[in-house]
Amino acid sequence: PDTAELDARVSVCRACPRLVAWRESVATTGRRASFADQPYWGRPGPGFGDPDAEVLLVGLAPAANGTNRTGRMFTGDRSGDWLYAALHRAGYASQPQSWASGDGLQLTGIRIVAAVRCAPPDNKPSTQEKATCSAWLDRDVSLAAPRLRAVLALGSIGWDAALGSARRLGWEVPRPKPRFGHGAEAVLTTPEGRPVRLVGSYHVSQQNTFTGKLTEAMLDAVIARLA
Ligand code: DU
Ligand code: SF4
Repeated sequence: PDTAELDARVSVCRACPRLVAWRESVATTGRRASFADQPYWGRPGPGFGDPDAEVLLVGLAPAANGTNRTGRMFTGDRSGDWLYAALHRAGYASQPQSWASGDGLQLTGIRIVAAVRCAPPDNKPSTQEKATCSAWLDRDVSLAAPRLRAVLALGSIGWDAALGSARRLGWEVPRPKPRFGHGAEAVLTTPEGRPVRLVGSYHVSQQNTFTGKLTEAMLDAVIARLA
């Protein structure tokens, strides 16, 4: 199995009844007025980016009118505007904006996945939904593991999801559990003894970027640590 197959499989997952209902209702009768004439993806967000990435970015979950509309991670919303601009400044993204699939955006050295792949109501997945979807993250981490050098976790949910995958895959994780924060760092060790750096960043959601809790300089600084 490769990333293309994994992406195809995750994009038809229906394991969480509440999220399946929400993603589909937003995509049909619940579209945002400004996108009412557009088709919505209405399915889980598959991973996006370089299949040979040395860096995995773990986000929270698709936005109802972002990834759930466009079918591509962080595409078509303000979180994505921030994220891809920063990835472009750092040389990971071929262009600073991510409008829609087919816009030519290519990532090099990084692959973007999420703790939960379906848009949750109020951006809040339940404990059970996080646990169910962690199986998909485990597969992404497993596929990336042979080349993986760093994981960038956005928000505490991304951070906890990355640590959970590492534990389930038998990686060595520092004790006590490393605490999330902007700029937090922990070294995880694969069963082969290779270190993988886990770096935390405040999420690029509007709650953080509009209020100045997360600035461009802060985001650039954590991305610079992945190299
Ligand atoms: O079909 P493909 O050329 O492997 O690309 C699928 C999809 O993944 C395309 O939207 C670009 C993206 N991608 C990328 O961002 N970086 C890569 O190194 C390879 C593919
Ligand atoms: Fe499947 Fe994850 Fe979506 Fe649940 S959140 S339905 S596990 S893809």
